[in-house]
Amino acid sequence: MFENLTNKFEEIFSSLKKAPSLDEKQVDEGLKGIRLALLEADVSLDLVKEFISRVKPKALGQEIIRSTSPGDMVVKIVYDEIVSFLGDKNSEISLNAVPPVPIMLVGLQGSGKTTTTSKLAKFLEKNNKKKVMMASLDVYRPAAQEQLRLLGEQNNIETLPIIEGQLPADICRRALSAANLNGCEVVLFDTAGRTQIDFQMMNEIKQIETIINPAETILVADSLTGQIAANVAKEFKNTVNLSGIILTRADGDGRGGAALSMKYVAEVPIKFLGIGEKIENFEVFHPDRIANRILGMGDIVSLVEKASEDLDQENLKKTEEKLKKGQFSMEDYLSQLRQMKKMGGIEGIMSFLPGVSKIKSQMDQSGIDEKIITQNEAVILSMTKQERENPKIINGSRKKRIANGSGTDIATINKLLKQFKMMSEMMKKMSKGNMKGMADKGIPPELFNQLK
Ligand SMILES: Nc1nc2c(ncn2[C@@H]2O[C@H](COP(=O)(O)OP(=O)(O)O)[C@@H](O)[C@H]2O)c(=O)[nH]1
Ligand SMILES: [Mg+2]
Repeated sequence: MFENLTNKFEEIFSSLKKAPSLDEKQVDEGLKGIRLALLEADVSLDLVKEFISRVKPKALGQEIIRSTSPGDMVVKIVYDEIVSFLGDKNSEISLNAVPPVPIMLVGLQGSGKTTTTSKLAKFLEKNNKKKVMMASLDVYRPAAQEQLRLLGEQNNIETLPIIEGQLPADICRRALSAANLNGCEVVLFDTAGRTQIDFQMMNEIKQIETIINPAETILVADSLTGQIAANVAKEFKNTVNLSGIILTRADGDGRGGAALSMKYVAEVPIKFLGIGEKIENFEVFHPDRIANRILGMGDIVSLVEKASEDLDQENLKKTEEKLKKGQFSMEDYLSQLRQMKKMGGIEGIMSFLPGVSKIKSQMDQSGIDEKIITQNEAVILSMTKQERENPKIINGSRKKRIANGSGTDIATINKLLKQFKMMSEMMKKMSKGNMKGMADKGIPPELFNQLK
């Protein structure tokens, strides 16, 4: 899903992230790439312009350019804007009405309405624990009603019995009273589509809307049609009280233009994605997760976000400068430990990194976390200033004093000194010496073992 777009973004970001510092020209270059990627994804020029005009001033902000990881900051800004274009937050189906709650599905012919009606019915039964009835109002296409009946039978969802020759308005009334009688809490109405928007179809949908007064009117739109899907949604919105979109065939959509354009063009949230022909190929649309997917990163964005909030950038910079000169002291180690603690300990950091669930469970078992950090903090605080600056002078009698002062033992002091040595060596190796290094390369196994 959206793989073309993902590949493009990955390329652009990896060159931005590689740069140790960014200037206006590099940011411009990156934005040019993003502009092209969005246009190729079938996003309209208007929207692309708007997108770039929102990202640009933020990306060129002095605090970004001067920060320790400008590439990550730019990624974060792009990510936030994508989320905002996708619709900010997940919008659930509203079932706030007297049951049976009517929900109408509309859309062009072949967009996937009938399939989606059964997917949504199954979803509401499973997740909202509602008894659902489905009714087909498609009296024009031969076997359209039969298609829905069959889907109901195969998936154990109630359908309104078919009466040949009955008109949509009458089917609506009959469905509502049948649902009432059978104790169904939700009725999904699968309407007839046309190959394109026409006056007759819109009129019929308006008439149905008046009769059933739906709690939700959902447009089923084909993701593969890109911008067109968003324009169709806009037209429907101008005619009926459209409340949401379900994008189908997202499984085959490499570009993602429909998803990106929908909210901006039609001002209606996407609520679900159809990701295959089977009834279970259906998922809730979470803008943040989709943005992660589009940008091709695990939850690394949350890590960057947390890092930029929690870490004292000034402090990091100072440490970095010192590292470059090979002056990493116990004092710096202490401040690193404190920053780790701020970010929720090692476990807190680990939980953001993609693909580290195995290491995380190892850590859970070994119980590495806050406690160790707190203990190390106590040990370092029991050292004299001299000792902190030059740990090499810590001999046997000094170790004894420090152990006493921190309520630990000599073995703990030795362990910490060893950790410190490894940490300073590792820091020297890492070009940046901050969390980003760890995020990219992972915690080296030597250090991991030492931390235990
Ligand atoms: N790959 C894929 N196919 C879908 C999806 N949703 C529907 N389809 C297929 O699209 C075709 C038309 O679907 P249908 O529900 O009959 O469309 P309708 O005319 O709007 O009622 C069928 O072959 C479905 O299996 C989806 O999310 N992914
Ligand atoms: Mg149909």
